[in-house]
Amino acid sequence: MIVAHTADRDPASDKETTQVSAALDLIKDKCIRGKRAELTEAVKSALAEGVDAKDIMLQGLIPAMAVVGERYSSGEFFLPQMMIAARAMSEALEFLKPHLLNSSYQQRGKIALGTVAGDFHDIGKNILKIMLEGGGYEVIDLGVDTPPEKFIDAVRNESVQVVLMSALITVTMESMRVAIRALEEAGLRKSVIIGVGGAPVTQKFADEIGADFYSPDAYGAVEKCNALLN
Ligand code: B12
Repeated sequence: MIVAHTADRDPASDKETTQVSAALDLIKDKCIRGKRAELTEAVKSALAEGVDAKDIMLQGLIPAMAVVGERYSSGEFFLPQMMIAARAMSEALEFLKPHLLNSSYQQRGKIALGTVAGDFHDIGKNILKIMLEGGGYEVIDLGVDTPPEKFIDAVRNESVQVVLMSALITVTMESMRVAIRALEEAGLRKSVIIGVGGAPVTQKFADEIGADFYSPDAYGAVEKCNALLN
């Protein structure tokens, strides 16, 4: 490992790194506390300072939601605080979206994406959608609380090549198993690639329910789609 001697370090780049991490810390803090307007302002100024949109998402907004989850688990936060933070995150994400999308559009394939039955969490799904569109895919967003029939319709009537299912609650992971079984029973399982994800989902669970792939994050999901389709 090369460790730069203090005297060799470029003070200008050190200053820049400090500014970036301060901007990301501010974004994280505003998101955790659900300060919608201040969060959007912080995101705007970070972008103006040249902070990368992906860094804002990966090092600011997503870790903020993890902290919110921890605080909810420990009893420090209650449902309203979780909701306020989620609303702030969704608003910031909407603002960030054009900066995350790749302008060079390619038609790589068609994907249906939904949060499974019983589950209303959609932030991860929405990030996945932005990343997939940025990667050149056409995405049919089936929304939240998606019953198996909606996945079936998308495969049958929209000729999607990939179905992606998101679940954030341990109990709703079972809805993935049910949806995959329904696709099998409809005779459609072999005509589609199925990917699963969401915070509680694991590779082991994906294997157990017969999914084709699992990814812990949205970037990995795009890479898996690229590898499996192209
Ligand atoms: C925000 C939030 C909410 C918001 C949701 C707002 C919204 N519009 O989504 C609100 C306040 C409404 C909410 C409600 C509830 N929530 Co909630 N929530 C969260 C929280 C804090 C963050 C979730 C989030 O958005 N994370 C950020 C995103 C970016 O991460 P992600 O979704 O995991 O997605 C990433 C990856 O997983 C992956 N990914 C996601 N989907 C997919 C799909 C595929 C195919 C692939 C490949 C990858 C992939 O890519 C994403 C980006 O990298 C989590 C805590 C946590 N640590 O997850 C709790 C959490 C998920 N909630 C929880 C609970 C219990 C609830 C409620 C039941 C609370 C209640 N008593 O009512 C309700 C459920 C209502 C319902 N039926 O759905 C629990 C679940 C516990 C469990 N394991 O079963 C958690 C873990 C909190 C906790 N620590 O207890 N929640």
